[in-house]
Amino acid sequence: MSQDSYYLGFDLSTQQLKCLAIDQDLKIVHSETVEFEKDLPNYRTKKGVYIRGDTIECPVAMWLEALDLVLSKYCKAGFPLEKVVAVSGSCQQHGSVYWSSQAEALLSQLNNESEKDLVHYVGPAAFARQTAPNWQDHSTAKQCQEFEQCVGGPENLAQLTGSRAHFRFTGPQILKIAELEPETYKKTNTISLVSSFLTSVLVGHLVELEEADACGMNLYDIRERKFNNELLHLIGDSCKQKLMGAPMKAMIAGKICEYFTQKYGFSADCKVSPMTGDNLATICSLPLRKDDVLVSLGTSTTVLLVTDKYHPSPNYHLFIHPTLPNHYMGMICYCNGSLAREKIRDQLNKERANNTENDNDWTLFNQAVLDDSKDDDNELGVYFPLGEIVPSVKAVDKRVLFNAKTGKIEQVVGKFADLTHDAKNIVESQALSCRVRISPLLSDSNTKSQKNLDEDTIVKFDYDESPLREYLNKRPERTFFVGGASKNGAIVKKFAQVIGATKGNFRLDTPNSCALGGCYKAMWSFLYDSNKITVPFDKFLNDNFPWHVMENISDIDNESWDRYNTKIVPLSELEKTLS
Ligand code: ADP
Ligand code: XUL
Repeated sequence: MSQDSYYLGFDLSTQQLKCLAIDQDLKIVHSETVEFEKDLPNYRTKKGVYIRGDTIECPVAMWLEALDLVLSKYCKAGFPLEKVVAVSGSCQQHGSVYWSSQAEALLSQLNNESEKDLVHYVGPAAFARQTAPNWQDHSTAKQCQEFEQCVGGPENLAQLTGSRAHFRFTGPQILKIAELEPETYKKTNTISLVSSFLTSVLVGHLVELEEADACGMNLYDIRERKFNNELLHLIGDSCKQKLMGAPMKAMIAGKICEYFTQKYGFSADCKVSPMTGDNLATICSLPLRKDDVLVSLGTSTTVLLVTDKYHPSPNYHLFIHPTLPNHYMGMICYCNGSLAREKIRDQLNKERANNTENDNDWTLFNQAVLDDSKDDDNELGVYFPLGEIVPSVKAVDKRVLFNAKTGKIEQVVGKFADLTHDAKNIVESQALSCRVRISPLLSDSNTKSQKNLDEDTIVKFDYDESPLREYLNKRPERTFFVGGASKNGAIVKKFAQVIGATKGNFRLDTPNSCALGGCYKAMWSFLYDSNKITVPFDKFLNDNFPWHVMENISDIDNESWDRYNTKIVPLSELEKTLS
């Protein structure tokens, strides 16, 4: 550890608090984790939360204890915290913390005291409510309706705030508390998101919300960059004041307070860059520029991308980008990802291995995915064992044959020639769904389809209706694959072919995305704010990224990309038949 400067990134997630350190060459040098259920059993959480029916919450004091614990682990390991120049981090999105009128005075003790623990200074009296709603909560159906009605429906709410109403989003959560716990709401002086809660504790006074994370509330007018008054009024006239008026736009929230310098040896000059939401930190963990896409192939599939187009839809989310001015992060979440593929893998293994289970072996599935000799150019299938978010439909499997010239569906079939067709078709249609949904958020790629297609045909995906032409020229520049199934070469190759990036496809095996994004945000914000660099975040990260950790997984494949253009109209037709 001969380096001079370090940067810390926290990741305050549902089940744990991680703290990662990088050096000035962006190399990870240390990591410590506190697991809530295991390391703080006195809170009696199950996987970090309390579940009461539809209501899911987290004890706020547990996060304070976790912060002390994770930093004391750093000290025990002998890590030179005095050399940490800046900290930032990521937090679970949408959760809200309800501070009392005493909060500011109690937090201010952290500016000159450190003998006791955080929970002693920032004790129960600092909070009007001891628990914070968690993003898994789904108790706000009524309030979501009220939000959408207030502005004239889901499309309008998405236009305004980047998302339609969602159970977990903070606005409906606050409304629920105002309606069902009026005394608590009245006693609440300030409302933080989990991210601004952690920033406030680190700087020793209450700070405004971080602007990108504030887009996960259904309250923030993204184009106007201010809270929407109608929605604030729906909750109550004092709501704006409780949210501290407007989010913070500064890169640095302040210096770390004395509690941390005295107790853990941080330098008094250590800067705190506002914590952001975990998905927002994830896009900061990779050198993503405009028109780059991150596909996370976990249990579910999540697509994150960087765009300068504000094109909201009720079926996905747009957030202000945390580090790139005038850019947004698009986020599309699918329910049916790995589990749907596993189901077909298992059926295939069972059929081919004389009915004996061949657990977790992807060999047959992968052979089928990459087999281009099949006569399947007119086949399409959707496989949703769970109800799907995009498109918003109930659980269904549906297979069709279509006319390759017109794109019209000619026949609905119960099964294809054999299960290998399903293996190929599920991966193709999952990837094609990503492709058509990211399309409106991408710039023109200046490529042209060689297929003889009727470009005037109207296609409809979710709420978007436009000529096929609009889809034929939109390709991302680079696609990055992460998550469990990105290990699978066949699946990522097929996704790469269909999505059709023009400048490369990469794969990264990383367990640290959120915390690492926090480290990079801390580093860039500090250097930029102190005039040590002048380049924007995306250029900084592209120039300094440790590219050796990234695997370049497949070449640009224009021909394959073009082949899938013929499946856009049929997919639109097929989705129209689902409900
Ligand atoms: P989570 O999203 O729950 O954090 P992961 O990112 O670890 O989970 O992804 C888990 C999923 O990855 C599993 O459901 C599994 O199907 C899938 N997976 C893991 N390895 C492979 C593989 N070699 N091929 C295809 N899928 C895989
Ligand atoms: C995003 C969301 C989750 C949480 C998980 O909208 O709800 O990803 O942020 O921590």
